[in-house]
Amino acid sequence: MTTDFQSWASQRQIAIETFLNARLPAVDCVPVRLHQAMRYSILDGGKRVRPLLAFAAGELSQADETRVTVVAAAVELIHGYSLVHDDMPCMDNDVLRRGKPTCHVEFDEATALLTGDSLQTLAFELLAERKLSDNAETQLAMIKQLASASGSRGMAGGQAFDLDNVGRMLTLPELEFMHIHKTGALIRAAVMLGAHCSNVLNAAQLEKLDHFAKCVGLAFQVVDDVLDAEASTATLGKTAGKDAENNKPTYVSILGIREARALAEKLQYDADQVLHEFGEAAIRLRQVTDFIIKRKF
Ligand code: GRG
Repeated sequence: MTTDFQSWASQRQIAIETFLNARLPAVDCVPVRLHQAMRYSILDGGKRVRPLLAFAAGELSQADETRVTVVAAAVELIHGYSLVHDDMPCMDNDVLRRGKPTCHVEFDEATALLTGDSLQTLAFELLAERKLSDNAETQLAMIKQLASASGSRGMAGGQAFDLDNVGRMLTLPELEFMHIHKTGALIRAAVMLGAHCSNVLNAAQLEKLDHFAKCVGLAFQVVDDVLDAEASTATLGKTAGKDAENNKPTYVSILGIREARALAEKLQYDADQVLHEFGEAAIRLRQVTDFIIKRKF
């Protein structure tokens, strides 16, 4: 990671933290326990990969960064909600997330359920409360895109497919189907919402960007599977080795570590090829992709 990218990324991670800190209800705002849990689950944690992708796509489309900060925060709130719910006993039943006790452990199950619900609705409140595009129809399409990416035809649907197939060996296309929905849909939404904050890209360019985002979404998950198999709980800040322990089909269980790594690199190559026509303007997208591929947690 170059120092130039490090400083670009950390400025934007701080911008997201500052925005979310200001926008989440205060800890003394009634109902206090729910608002404490929302802040606990969202602030001061996570790599903020999806916001970084939104910012990088926003730079490509020369979008106003204030607008991109709002869409990046909305996507991060959806991601945060999915983590809170995913950790609950009825799903993954995990006790550690982002290096600290999961929301239902720190608070309680009912609060965790409401926390996820409230983070999700806050995301849409953000998208609806201010102008994010010069074109009102584009802004409606952006809201729809985040809703579709999060719902039963996107992330929640991918999670349902995952739960339905625990203990079963999936084929590679089935695994890909699951992750295109569970992880990929929100990553794709992050990129497209960032780009839609301006209207300089034409339809063909937006399609290319979408193709790029699909490759990155899949690459993210392949790397995640490798890390789950290889990294320690301390490094990950979440319980390592859970996929194998729960007999979950993963890229590592199907391909083995070496081939899974090679697949991640192939997807990075494909993503890079798609960006070719954008030249230097896509530098941040390439750098965030590299960060996703080379990350250690
Ligand atoms: C409960 C509706 C519902 C959906 C859950 C996406 C998802 C579906 C659950 C999240 C849990 C999980 C293991 C998803 C796979 C995607 C993934 C590896 C998420 C972790 O993302 P990172 O690494 O996390 O970006 P940080 O903490 O850095 O933000």
